[in-house]
Amino acid sequence: MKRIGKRPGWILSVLFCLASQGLTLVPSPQIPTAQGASAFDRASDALTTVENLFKALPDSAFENRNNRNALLKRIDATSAQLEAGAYVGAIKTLKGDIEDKISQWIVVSQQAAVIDALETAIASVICVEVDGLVIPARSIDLPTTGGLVTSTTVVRAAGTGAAAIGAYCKVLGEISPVDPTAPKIKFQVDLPATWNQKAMAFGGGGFDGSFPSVAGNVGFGPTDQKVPLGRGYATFGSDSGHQAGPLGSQDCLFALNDEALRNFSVDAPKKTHDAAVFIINAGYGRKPKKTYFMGGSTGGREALAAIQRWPHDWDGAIALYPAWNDMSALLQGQRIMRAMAAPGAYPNQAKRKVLYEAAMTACDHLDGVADGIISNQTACNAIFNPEVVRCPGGTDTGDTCLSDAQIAAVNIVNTPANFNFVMASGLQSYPGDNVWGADLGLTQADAGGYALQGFVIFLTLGIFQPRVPVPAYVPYPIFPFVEGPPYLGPFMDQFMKYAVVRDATGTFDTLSIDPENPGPYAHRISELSRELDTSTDISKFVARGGKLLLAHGLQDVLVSTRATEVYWESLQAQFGPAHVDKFARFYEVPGSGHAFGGAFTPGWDSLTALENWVEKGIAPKNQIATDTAVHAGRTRPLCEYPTWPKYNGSGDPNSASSFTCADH
Ligand SMILES: [Ca+2]
Repeated sequence: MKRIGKRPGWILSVLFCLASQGLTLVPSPQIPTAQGASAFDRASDALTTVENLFKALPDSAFENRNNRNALLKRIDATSAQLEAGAYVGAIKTLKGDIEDKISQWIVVSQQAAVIDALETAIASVICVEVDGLVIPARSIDLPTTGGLVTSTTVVRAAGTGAAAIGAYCKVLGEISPVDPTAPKIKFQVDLPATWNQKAMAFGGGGFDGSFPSVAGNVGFGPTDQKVPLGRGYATFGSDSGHQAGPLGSQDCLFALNDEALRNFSVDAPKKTHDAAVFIINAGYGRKPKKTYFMGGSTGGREALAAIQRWPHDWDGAIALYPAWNDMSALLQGQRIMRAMAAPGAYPNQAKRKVLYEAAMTACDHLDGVADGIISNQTACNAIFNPEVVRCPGGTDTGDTCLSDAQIAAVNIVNTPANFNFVMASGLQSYPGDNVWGADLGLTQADAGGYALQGFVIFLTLGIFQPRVPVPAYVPYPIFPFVEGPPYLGPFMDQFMKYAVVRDATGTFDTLSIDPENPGPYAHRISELSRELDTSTDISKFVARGGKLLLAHGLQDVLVSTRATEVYWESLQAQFGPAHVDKFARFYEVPGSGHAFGGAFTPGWDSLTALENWVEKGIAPKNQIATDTAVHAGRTRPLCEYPTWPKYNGSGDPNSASSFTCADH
């Protein structure tokens, strides 16, 4: 092959790896794009990699000696295309042309290395296509001043089996605001070399402020199936329009700016979608045939808001533990923090264990089997009384019981917030959480050694009583977690200061705001509810065939499972149960909290279920979840709300086949 231009060092690295690893490409994830290299050089270098691979293969790798020469001739032809300026698509065409021949002409043991080199080459040319791309403002269907691709990186194939992700082009970009003082929306788009012609948006969490892991898994996702990027999806997600400081997803300082607040509240997913589709079109020469949205918590809200407001963008959504009525959820969060901040009201981890075990004793068996999972939560809510763990006399007498103040605080968690003022969204209450049997932040030992318990503690009650000023986080003994106040402590403090009161000094006593009777702040809260609370009218999405999967951990105390029940009931009221059955499913997951839970964290292949429904017309039924937590591997049926998994009375309690979805 004739070639022009310089050859970046990474080509040599690849060849070295090939030689030293017996032609097995080792994962060396990130190959920075050579700055200043021309598109021709980069496409040409990619082609050279493939050419050199064919040359380096031993004769024994080929079924026939002539095959090597034929493949090299084909590369020469592609090289001629490059010389003619047709580098756009030349290598993609090459792959298509010789893919069949690889399986026929090259021995099986060498095929993976050849495919790997080709895919890396294709990812490289995709990066060429989109590098430095200007995204015109007119291509984004909301007001912006346009966008830009700020970097492209070729990421080599890595992983095996379910963890395998083929080579892809990692694209970073930004969307500029109309208000020059507003922060940009920063986003990531991953473009796989082997594209399935579909796209998947990832939602964020908390107040966002960083990228979701768009190369990672779907929430509640399976560990034995490939992640969306590994399946060939072009994936994307954004920071929702601000870059968080050390408080991460609890940082709400951006809310002082109207455009940034609006981006977080509702606009960023649309702007990101439009920019991502523009980039996908530039990279592959066509738009995605199907586009899905996956998100949990705030990301679940983003998914539900996206299909409601921009129904034509989306063919399906997986909305997990969604904070769909976020303004209302935040008011409940404020109510809980005020309760927990009261003198003597905050239960320490030892007392949480006492409460948890009392609920288990009372409720675990109500589903037919004492398996450490409360599956019949409705029955539990009806019978459990926290007075069973009341300290004698109601005063705090130590770690074996709860005082009256502590019982009052957990009762607040269990009961709804009622808004004694008009909310523009029309929502006038937020339900309580299923706190009986919920993990409120047990120690890791008390949670059975659950590896992700640090996250559970972080997202629930933490280990410091909430107050203002908010106590700082400190390193947790289990890397990389931190310990501090309840997640909602700083979260509500930030929101009240910057979004509601708009106190730039940050000195306001935020716990003084009564969320049910906010007085002078009622109007502002009501205005915020217009965008933070999501309408449940998804009729346009439904009319064009959109499908929706909802799932929520039954013992979630950050976003209430009962709030998703409210969403579901709203769908039922609007469409009627028979119609809802044609486009939506809602599964409650016993044992799981907010995204995690030591008792049970589901690994559920929701994406395949959604694909089958949208693309093949096969509605989900008999869905199974595999525990990925302490008792990894045990299975349960995912039951359609309002049913729950009831033990049959015999059979292996670790097998879904021993349970039947029941509502009584
Ligand atoms: Ca049970």
